[in-house]
Amino acid sequence: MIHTKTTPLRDSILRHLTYSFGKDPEHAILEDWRMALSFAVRDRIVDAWFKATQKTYETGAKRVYYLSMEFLIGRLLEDGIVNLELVDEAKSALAEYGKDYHEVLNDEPDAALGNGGLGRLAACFLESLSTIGCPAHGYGIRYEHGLFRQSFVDGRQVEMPEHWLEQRHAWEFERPEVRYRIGFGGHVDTRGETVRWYPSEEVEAEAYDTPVVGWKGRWANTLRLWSGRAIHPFDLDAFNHGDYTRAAAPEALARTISRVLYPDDTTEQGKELRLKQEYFLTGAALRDILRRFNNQFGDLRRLPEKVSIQLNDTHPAIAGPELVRILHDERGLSFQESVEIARGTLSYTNHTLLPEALETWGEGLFGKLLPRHLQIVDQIDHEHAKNFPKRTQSMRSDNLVKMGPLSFVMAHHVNGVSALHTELMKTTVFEELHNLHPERIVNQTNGVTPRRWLLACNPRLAGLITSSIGEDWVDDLGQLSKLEPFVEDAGWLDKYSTIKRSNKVELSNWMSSAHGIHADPDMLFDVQIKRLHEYKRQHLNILETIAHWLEIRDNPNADWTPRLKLFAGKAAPGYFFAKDIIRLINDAAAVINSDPMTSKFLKIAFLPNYNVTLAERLVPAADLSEQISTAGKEASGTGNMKFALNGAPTVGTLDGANVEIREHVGAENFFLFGMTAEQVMERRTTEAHARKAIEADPRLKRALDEIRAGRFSPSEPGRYEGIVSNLEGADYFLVCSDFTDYWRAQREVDASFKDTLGWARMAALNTARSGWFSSDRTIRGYMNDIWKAESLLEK
Ligand code: 26V
Repeated sequence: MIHTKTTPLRDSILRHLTYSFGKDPEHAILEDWRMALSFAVRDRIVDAWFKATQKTYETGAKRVYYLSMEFLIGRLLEDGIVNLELVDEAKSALAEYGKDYHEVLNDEPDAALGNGGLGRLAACFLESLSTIGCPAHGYGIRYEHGLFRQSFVDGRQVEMPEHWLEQRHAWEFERPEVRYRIGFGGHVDTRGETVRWYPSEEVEAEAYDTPVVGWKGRWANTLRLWSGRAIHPFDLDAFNHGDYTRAAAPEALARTISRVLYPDDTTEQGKELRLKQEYFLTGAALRDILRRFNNQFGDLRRLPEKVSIQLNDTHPAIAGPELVRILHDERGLSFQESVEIARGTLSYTNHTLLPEALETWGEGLFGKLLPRHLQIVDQIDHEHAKNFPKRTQSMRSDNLVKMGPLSFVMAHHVNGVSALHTELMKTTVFEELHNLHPERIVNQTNGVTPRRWLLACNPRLAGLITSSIGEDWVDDLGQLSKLEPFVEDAGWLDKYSTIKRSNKVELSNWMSSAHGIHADPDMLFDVQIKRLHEYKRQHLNILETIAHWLEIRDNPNADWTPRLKLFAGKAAPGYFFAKDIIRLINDAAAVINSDPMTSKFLKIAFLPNYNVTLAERLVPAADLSEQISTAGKEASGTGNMKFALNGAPTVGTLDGANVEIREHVGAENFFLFGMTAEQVMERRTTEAHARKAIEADPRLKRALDEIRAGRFSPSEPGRYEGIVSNLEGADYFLVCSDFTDYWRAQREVDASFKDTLGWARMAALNTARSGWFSSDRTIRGYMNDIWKAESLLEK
């Protein structure tokens, strides 16, 4: 093996600039420098990668496979540099060539191969798996276009296609030799015991590998993404007849499969292309997994002992029937044994209880694309019903295939993503199945990787922590508790607040140069950044902001705590209510920001095109974290953890992992408000709950009246009638019922922020007590409780 470690980075950069990209330093453009640096870093990752692969093979260890339709990985260059501890060397190497480190990092496109929480969690998990040294692969789709780019025109969201591969991408290795045929449609042939599926259409899945390096480069795993291509890329006959469109059709069709990420994580729509994508990912991954297993072990009965496959939500749930099909139809095992082996290998994570997001497929569509799988699902369901005759919850009712129950039945463990969410799974969506299989549901509370979400994004705070307690916290985040004694030291707290202020200055400078938004770093930076959803209640936030503005106007000389309300997030293109909320926030911002009476005290900014990179800028600069979902609706949240870790206390409900965050940081360091999940369910049954709440709170009433009167949309007074009448009427997410308590909590925030030292102490305690929210802890939980997999670094 070549040991690239011995080559100084500056030489490696120059070598790549010259020989990989054919440029000399005089003619190199920014992208050339970014690519040269990436290749120099990548070389070192590859060394770690080979060693890890070899060790996994030699030890015959169990392998983990994480199947996910989404990996929201963001930029990778800084991640590699930080994990290999090359920050200083990279900075000075670039400086020698007259290049600025941050400018080079900023040239990298943000890989948005995911919608939000579920996809970002998968990315954090990959990094933790490598840090821990658990042999693992991520499997996903190499979307040509990730999540759409968002801009605002007159306050309205406009979507544009995203094209992350337009610029050169440094991290993947194409594997033309790793290709599988994936079939759709056709018919099933049954001859006695022998059943065979003959698809009518086939595409090829080609592998692209990205190495994922862990902390200190001790280990690297693989993210393998599949790209669609035609088996016969070109119809020569059509071409020769002059029909050039038809000649190119097979290629265009096959490529459609991996063309674009579905941008709607709210409503399940049962679209044919989506089901094709799901089977494309799963079919290719399973072939690859079984090929590797076969080469090393052979005997399929040992699959559960050597392989653990995690299904990230139900999206790859077709893995159950597909594995049964391969084992039974193709390898000749009995149906029952095939089901048992599949179940011994598969486990499933549920990420949402929202009924509209739970996947189902019409049996017509499902049977047309996957006729054999439909038969297998029916048989699995039939056997399950036979074993549990009193069962009522079927995976095959209402002419649908229900992916939740299918996943549950085909998995040895099913997990929720926070303590509350897991308990709710047991009493709501999976109540009956849980009672039949009481050992199956387990909890694994989410986490975030501290390398990206503290060390890399907040170098100043990371520096203070390391100088205070040493550097072991980076892969043992629980050690942050050693910071607790420091919070009693005013000098140390002063350093802590100075860092927060520097981060706010840095964000302000960026907002002003990138968006022309001018912010005063002495204001309280109050941040809500996440997908737009009614249950996440960005409209509760803007209502309170409007009410607060009106109150400041009533009494402009009072001693108000100056606040900057920051929002960012995308709405699904077809989710019109969510898009109206964006527009309302932007309209309100336009009016409020230009009000000279209040401008010292209140500003609003909605930053466009929220993505991982923007989160990395905002999280370190936040004073307050808004986690205000209707209790019972947010499965976990992971942004909430990033903010707490970076010293932004939460204003939040008892929802998802907020509950556990509050337990860890202490109730006195968390601004709690709102109904509990239980009270929410109860309140929904109360007649006219919204009207009653509005009548009881004049501030809320006034804010709604102003919106209705067109105060923020004078050219079109009725613009927000939809939002207002929804809130007065159904108000399913109980915005009105929680308003009064939210207002109270916000005024408590105002008062606390005035006590500078007290606030710094609270922020620092949030950092010191957030160690449990590392995704390393989460992954160890999966390894012990679900996968029975071991680290190869600790051996
Ligand atoms: C559903 C669908 C429906 C079909 C089209 C594409 C699509 C994409 C995503 C989804 C479900 C999204 C579920 C989700 O993202 N849940 C979030 O998972 C986070 C990680 O566990 C958790 O922190 C959030 O609370 C939860 O909302």
